[in-house]
Amino acid sequence: MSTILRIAIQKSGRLQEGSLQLLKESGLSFSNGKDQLKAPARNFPAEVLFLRDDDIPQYVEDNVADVGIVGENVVAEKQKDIKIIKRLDFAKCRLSLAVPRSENYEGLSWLNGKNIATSYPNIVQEFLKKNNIAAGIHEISGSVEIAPGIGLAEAICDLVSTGSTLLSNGLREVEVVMQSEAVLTSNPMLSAEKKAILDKLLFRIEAVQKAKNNKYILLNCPNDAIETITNVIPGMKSPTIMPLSRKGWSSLHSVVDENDFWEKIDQLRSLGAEGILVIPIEKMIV
Ligand code: PRT
Ligand code: ZN
Repeated sequence: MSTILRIAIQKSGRLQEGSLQLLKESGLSFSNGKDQLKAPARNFPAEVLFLRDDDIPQYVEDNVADVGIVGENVVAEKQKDIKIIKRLDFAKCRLSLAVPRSENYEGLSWLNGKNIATSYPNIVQEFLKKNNIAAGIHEISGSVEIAPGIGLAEAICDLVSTGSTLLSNGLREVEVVMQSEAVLTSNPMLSAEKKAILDKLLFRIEAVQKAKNNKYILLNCPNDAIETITNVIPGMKSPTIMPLSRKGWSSLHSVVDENDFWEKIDQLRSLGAEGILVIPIEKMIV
């Protein structure tokens, strides 16, 4: 039997859609069947295992899966012998300490002698130790935000994305313990064959990520502005220039980074660019 890479992803929940989408955009297609435990890729030497996110680090460590897509928060909490090989830029959140809004919290020392409810006891323990705080940890597996209201703990440490859960439970975020996003983790001891398949997958993931961070841009400009505009949007190697049928004008094609997109657009306009078109890129290989 030829080698395949076993990729663990979340069976259902916040990571599932993003994980499947990333694999699809990387060219892997799966026979659907949501209630399956695993699904082979039709056109790539891989199969997907659908698991609870909390179990993924253990399965990757035990070699039941070769790689897994899971929140960085879960990787940090589980403390398994696995490597983070790529940050995946989705399911972003932070693990934060929060206290009732009515409390006069003035800094970490407020936590001395208090109890913190959390589903992340290891991460919180380490954080307290690093900051020399003597607080108790009360581990609970869900609905952490109700703990102060029912007298279980004075503070909580939980994941936050919009902050609306904290708000509606009368809590205030006071410290960010860690930032998190979905990551690709791997068993550190993959065979050379598996490693080669993983490298191929990583190459594709990188092409997808680069494409997301860039846009294709087309514009018209007077010929004497080509040089300055090229300095603003140098593109991958250099822009493509094509003459317009109108004398003295050209069409210039390049790529522009999503992060400073609007700033660049303002610059281009002031340099005489007109008729600017911006188009999403699907894959980008440099
Ligand atoms: O069933 P299984 O065990 O697989 O799933 P799960 O219920 O343990 O996990 P799930 O699907 O809720 O979350 C999976 C991962 O998504 C987490 O480990 C994080 O890496 C990531 N993620 C991103 C989040 C959030 N954002 C998030 N907001 N996970 C949970 N939340 C919860 C948080 O716990 C709190 O209850 O959402 C609430 C806060 O959200 P806001 O928007 O109100 O601040
Ligand atoms: Zn879970």
